[in-house]
Amino acid sequence: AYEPLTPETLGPRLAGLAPVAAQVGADPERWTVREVGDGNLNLVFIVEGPNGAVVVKQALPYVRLVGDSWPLPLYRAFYEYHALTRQAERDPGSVPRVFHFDEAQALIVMEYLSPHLILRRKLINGERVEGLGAFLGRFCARTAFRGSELSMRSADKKADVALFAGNVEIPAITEALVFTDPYFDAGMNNHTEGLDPVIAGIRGNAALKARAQRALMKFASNTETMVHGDLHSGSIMATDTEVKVIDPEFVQYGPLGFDIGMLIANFLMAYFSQPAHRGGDPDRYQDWILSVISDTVADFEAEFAHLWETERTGMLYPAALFEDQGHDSAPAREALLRDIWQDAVAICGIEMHRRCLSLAHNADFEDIADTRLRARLEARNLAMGAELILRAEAIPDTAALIALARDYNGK
Ligand code: SR1
Ligand code: MG
Repeated sequence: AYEPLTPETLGPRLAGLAPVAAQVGADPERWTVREVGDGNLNLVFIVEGPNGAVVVKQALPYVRLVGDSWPLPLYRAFYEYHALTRQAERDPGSVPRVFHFDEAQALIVMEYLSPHLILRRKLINGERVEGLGAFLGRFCARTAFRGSELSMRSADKKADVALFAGNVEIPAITEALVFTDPYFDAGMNNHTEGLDPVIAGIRGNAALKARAQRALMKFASNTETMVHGDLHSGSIMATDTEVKVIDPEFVQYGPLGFDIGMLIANFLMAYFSQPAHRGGDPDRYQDWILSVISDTVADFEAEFAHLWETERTGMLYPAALFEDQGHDSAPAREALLRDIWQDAVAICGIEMHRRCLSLAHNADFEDIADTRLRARLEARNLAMGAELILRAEAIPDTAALIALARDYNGK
């Protein structure tokens, strides 16, 4: 039977498992176990032994952030495990290696990433990561393309959609917290004092809410590809030169532009909050964050185009309709990339809203102790988010997006 583990009970639970012993050593008496989880949902342990270390992530039967008044199925560990194996195939080296999965205990034993830190913390600290945008752009392109019927056999993709369709309660969190709760006075919402007029403007705008609902409909109904589902800067770990993506428990099949849109939002929130952390940005760190957005999108599009040419083996946009009849498929690809970008822009705006208005905020803003300053910076973020949702079509590329960010940063 499932039981939530403690540092004391974890050793006996893992004792005798060869893949774990290979990583940390065979004798549990010589292991030290720490619980280090500070996320919203799960227990996370680091197990260290004479041979090395592993991370053990165990789902709790409720939302850790809220407590047992909000039950949450343990099955999310099953979906996270299957997401990790697919991401490892689709973009080798991009996610932690998995050493052991125990479905009954809802636990995954995986690679201990060290000296990696959570990217959000590095962004708050003003630390640069070499190649960050290139890595993330490629990750988004490879997982998006290779998880879709651009590449997969249709039968395999449909079987996978059916598998992940069992993950109901976790997407339901996103459907509520991300897409809906920011736009009304939902019970678990909270916001910084001083934002009431800005929030009234957002909630009073029916056109904006309609667009957010349209994005939700696509999120819930478009099974274009397997998305990570929660690709924010807290789901990325990095050293100064290496990046890994973690925590895909919000996996589902969804729109091709979902992950990259959420990701860009989190870079924009790092950008808008940065003046509070770095005393006026002495070394142009904000410019670097914007350059990461450009690199992410440029590398996403370049990798997507490369895969289009080399791995377009699925039922979609087949060569039989284009190259074999002497037609260049590049215009079709560019049109698809434009659609993906438009979806991403809207998702981006919605994610910028939810992190200031809904239940789960982010440290970029929450760590700003001066609430008047926090409200001023969050107001810029909220206003830009609204423009992204309302005028997505008027923002054709990253240059336009970045120009807009610079504008709002000066307000
Ligand atoms: C109740 S869970 C709140 C948030 O934490 C996760 O990381 C997701 O971002 C979710 O929306
Ligand atoms: Mg997470």
